[in-house]
Amino acid sequence: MKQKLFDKFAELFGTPDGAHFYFSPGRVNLIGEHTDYNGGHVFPCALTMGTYGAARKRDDRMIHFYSMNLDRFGVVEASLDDLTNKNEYNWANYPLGVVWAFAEKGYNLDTGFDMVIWGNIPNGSGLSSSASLEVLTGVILTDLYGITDLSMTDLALIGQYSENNFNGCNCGIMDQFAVAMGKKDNAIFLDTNTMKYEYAPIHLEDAKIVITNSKVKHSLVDSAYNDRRQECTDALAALKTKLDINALGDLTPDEFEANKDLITDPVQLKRAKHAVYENQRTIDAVAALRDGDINKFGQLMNQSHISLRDDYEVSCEEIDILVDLAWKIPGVIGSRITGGGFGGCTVSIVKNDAVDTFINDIGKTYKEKVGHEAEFYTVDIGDGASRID
Ligand code: GAF
Repeated sequence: MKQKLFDKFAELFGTPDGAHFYFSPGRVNLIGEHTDYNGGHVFPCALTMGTYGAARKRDDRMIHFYSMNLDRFGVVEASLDDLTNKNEYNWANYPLGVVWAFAEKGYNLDTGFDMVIWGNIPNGSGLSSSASLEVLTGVILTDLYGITDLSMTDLALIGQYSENNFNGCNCGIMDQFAVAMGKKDNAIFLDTNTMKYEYAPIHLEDAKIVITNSKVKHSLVDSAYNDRRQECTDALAALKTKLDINALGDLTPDEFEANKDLITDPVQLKRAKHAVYENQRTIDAVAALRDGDINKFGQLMNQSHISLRDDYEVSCEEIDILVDLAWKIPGVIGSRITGGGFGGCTVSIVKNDAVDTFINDIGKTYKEKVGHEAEFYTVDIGDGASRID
């Protein structure tokens, strides 16, 4: 991959001399969905698929971005003197947003840079191609400009800040955190209230993590996401009229049940219920994993899906078909929607000897029912973003 990127770099920018090579993963969340902006727990892991980049400083104030996946956009040119989101920049608004966020935090670059990327995270699949690109850019900037006082957690927060304030999606911290802090063969148990985290080894000796891409992305993903977030904020405000809490994640399910009548709006009530119970499910799931009880982990994944489908209403017909089919296959330990929702992917834990049946049977029936093929990835858990050479 490095050679391909450097060849393209040389073709576009003269020579790759002085350029460096970087990698930033995608992520899959095993459980703990839509809890990260509610002060709850999440349990994602970085993938070995992700975004590769080659980059080098320039002598002038120009920034050049080129994606080998989206070459129809050509070289996107921006200037350090005009760090604004522009429609014509398209995908490059993500890395540019990080340059802008660095400047907002007082890290003004003296000169621009050239950057070529290629990635193997399917776009819009809910596996965090944008967070991957944001953290990649953060790693590139700290490396190229010798910025030594930003930690990987800072880079995750800067990526989130840029996505919230430059690209208009009010996402939580999970994706950027998983991408920045990922560790091979481990998932990350992150408390988004305190930002404390622990790595949990994932040793699935007789099972695999299988991601199924529905290949659908329903429109209004960002606006529906922001709506969910607002509904949770409103539900929290209702609870705060009586309770001294900072986030829905502060409540146990029992405390929620005892106080839920404070929320009079039925939609807000469902959203808050999901956030509170999903947080508890995530805590329980990690405990089950530590106890070696993978079946309980799987049952909690299934319950997570039902809650995301019925209470949080972020699933869709195609995803429900995939999950329903998965639940019927012997050897499937658990299966659920993963990521923001409204399409994208499911994540399933599947016994080794059932993986072929899983892929063949679901693939066939999904195509018959939906009209197009699903894609399947049997994934490995990888490390977080870094410079590679
Ligand atoms: C998206 C967001 F970017 C995350 O912050 C998280 O809220 C997730 O949806 C849902 O759990 O990936």
